[in-house]
Amino acid sequence: MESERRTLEERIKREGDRKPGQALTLKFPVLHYGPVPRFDLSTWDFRIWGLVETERRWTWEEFNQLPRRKVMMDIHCVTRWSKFDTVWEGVHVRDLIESGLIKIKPEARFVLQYAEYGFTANVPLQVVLSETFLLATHYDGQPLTPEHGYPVRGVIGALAGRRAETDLYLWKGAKWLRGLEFRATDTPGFWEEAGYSMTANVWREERFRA
Ligand SMILES: Nc1nc2c(c(=O)[nH]1)N[C@H]1C(S)=C(S)[C@@H](COP(=O)(O)O)O[C@H]1N2
Ligand SMILES: [Mo]
Repeated sequence: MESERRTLEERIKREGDRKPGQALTLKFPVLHYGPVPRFDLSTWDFRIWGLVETERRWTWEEFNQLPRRKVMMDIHCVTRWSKFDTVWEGVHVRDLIESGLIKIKPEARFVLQYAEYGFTANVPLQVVLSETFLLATHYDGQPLTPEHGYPVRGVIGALAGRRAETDLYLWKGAKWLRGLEFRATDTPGFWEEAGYSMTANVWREERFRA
């Protein structure tokens, strides 16, 4: 595994830097605060509220009928590991808008993700609408494992070979996600309250709050 990792790291170095101030990993570390919540099909719902024309509430069965996408991207953790070419599948907010399932009000500029146990993560609306933000149900062709956010997590990454303003560290995706609030103003989430960056851009290495 170590030689495989080194070969990949060398290839990447030749391709140009895809991991600013980061080390490459082939593993998938687990990182979060608190216990792993248990999924209860009978009470689980996914809610959309705030600056939208009509609030939505979907059961797990309904959530699974929503339009779906597959995205391949690099993910970057603020604890300095990166993982390349990870494949995620799930629901994209842009597809919800385009299929008329949700309508966002023009005043909306930020989104607060709400997860189990009151965990929150704040992101600009622009990030939620970018290609690389997904309400993911699957990783690497399989349903998410409980520790990585089953049944749904927000996930944010970067496309290989493209540096975008919307490329944020992985903590900006909430595991065990239960809803999205569309807002006019930004507000710190759980890790942001603890001192992490509000903006979290990976290319500018925005790790902590100034
Ligand atoms: N609900 C919840 N989501 C969370 C966190 C958390 O503490 N609770 N931690 C974040 C952090 S700091 C990181 S790095 C990623 C880690 O995702 P992983 O465990 O799948 O690697 O989840 C993010 N999402
Ligand atoms: Mo993290």
